[in-house]
Amino acid sequence: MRVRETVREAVVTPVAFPDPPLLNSAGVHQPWALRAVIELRCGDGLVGLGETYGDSAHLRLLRAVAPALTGLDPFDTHGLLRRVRAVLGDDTDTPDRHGLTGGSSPQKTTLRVLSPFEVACLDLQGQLIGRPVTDLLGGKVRGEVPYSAYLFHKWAAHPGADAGEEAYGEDPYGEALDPDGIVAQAKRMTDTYGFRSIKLKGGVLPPDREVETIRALRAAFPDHPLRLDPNAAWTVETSRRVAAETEGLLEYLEDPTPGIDGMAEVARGAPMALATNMVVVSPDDIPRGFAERSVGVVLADHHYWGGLRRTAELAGICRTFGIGVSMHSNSHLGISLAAMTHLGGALPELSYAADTHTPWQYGVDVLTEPLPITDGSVAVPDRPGLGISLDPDALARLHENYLRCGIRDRDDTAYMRRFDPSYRKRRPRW
Ligand code: GKR
Ligand code: MG
Repeated sequence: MRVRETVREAVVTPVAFPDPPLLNSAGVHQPWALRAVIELRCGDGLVGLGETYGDSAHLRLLRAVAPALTGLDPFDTHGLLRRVRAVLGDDTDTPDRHGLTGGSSPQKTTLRVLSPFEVACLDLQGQLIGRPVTDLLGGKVRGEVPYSAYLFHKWAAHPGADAGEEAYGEDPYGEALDPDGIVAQAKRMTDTYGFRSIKLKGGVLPPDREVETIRALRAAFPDHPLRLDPNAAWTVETSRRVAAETEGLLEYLEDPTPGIDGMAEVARGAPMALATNMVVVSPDDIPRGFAERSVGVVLADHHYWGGLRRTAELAGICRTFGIGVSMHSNSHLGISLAAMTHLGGALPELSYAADTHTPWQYGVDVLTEPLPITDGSVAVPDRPGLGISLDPDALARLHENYLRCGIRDRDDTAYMRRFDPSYRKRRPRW
């Protein structure tokens, strides 16, 4: 056993992969989604992997931290945090340029930068002692982690000439701009992956139309728990009305309205739990968010909660306060899916199927063998570490995409305005 390894080099590689035109309350996804792949390289080809956002401000911070990690003992994750803090200082704050994950703060920025390096350290620890990451998080409480079908209103194709479809051929899901389109999308996605829960990204059509879609989904899928997430597109009043109209239809309603206070007002009369990945998004938000009873479910996301161990801590805090735990996602690749799966495998508190954007990546990945979704779940790997391997050719291809695509930040609103100059981001809109 080589338990005395140290990091020789931390490598940050920005990548881009084709993303279909998925609509949300901020606009529409650009043709390329950005991520950064982290490799913590030790001796003898031993590599720990992490994955995070690829927008320019975040990338700058990752690249500033990387050289400071030479010599790090991968078991010393407190030392990792000290090194990250020494580089960032106490007041570095970069905004959310990767998609609807709420406000920013220096604390959240530090945890967001820490996260992929912590995941890579856990991957290394697991490989060094021959145990899967789940074992480093307290052991497996479930062998398979359930994920939900993640439905989006979408266009049939990107209108611009710079679309990324050449990488995956014709988009098999086509257009979905009404209840029938969404039900057809749900059927295809559940048939392909066996998902047993369904989430609809809302905040795109007027709320009554989205309620109609929820009813159509309920009729087509009588046994699947349903969720609706308009990403703060509604006023308190609209949220209250929609909550009343969807009584008995939703397992939770996600971020109907902006802010802790607004969410608390809606939560007071709502017949279902409210969930969030927009108002309780860092440790500083917990005391007020929970005291105001603004949410009943936190969508944990290790990418901004500081890695897998801190996200497990968050779940423990949620348990103490009687708050449920689900998992949030943004467009991501297989390293993130593996990290989420190890975390989900070790979290007793995970009370809902986790979100994933995986189906929208149409199989494009940086791994030799991405973890498959079968019967709506991903089996927790028993192999050491994360149990995955980087495909160097795929990484080079996706890095080449990044260099060529010209996109350096996610901006769903600006991209939408190219096709509809009158479009404005308004939260709330209805
Ligand atoms: O991919 O458009 C999207 C989502 O809307 C994403 O940006 C959100 O962060 O999935 C997310 C959510 O649950 O709010
Ligand atoms: Mg959400």
